[in-house]
Amino acid sequence: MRQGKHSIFWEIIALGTLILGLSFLGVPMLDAVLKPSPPHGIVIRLNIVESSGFDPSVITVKRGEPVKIILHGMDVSHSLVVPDLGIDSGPVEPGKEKVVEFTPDKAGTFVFYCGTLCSVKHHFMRGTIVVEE
Ligand SMILES: [Cu+2]
Repeated sequence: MRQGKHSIFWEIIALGTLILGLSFLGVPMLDAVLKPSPPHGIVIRLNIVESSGFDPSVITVKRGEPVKIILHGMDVSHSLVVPDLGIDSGPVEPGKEKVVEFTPDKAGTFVFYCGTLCSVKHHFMRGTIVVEE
């Protein structure tokens, strides 16, 4: 009987120490596990339509998942505008790069276009972003 109480006491101490230790070690590990993974980067090259326009011109992402788009200015100043998702990169100069990050909160197919007058065919510089469920 006495030995049983003694044993339970040490078991509680051991369990408490284990929980305390795991919580110190576990919090940073849990934080890393629970934190959303860094958004993957989708590279879009920006060229005038006479070359290739947006390359690629169709991208697919998932609703609720962070998206990182890396815009590469290739020839002249361009931009990326997606009104339905509230995105406007602002000008991306040739030879420069600009990153746009967002988390789509609705599924659907949305048009994006260049918002910077870039060539005679500027108004044809369009693309599509597909947000899947
Ligand atoms: Cu343009």
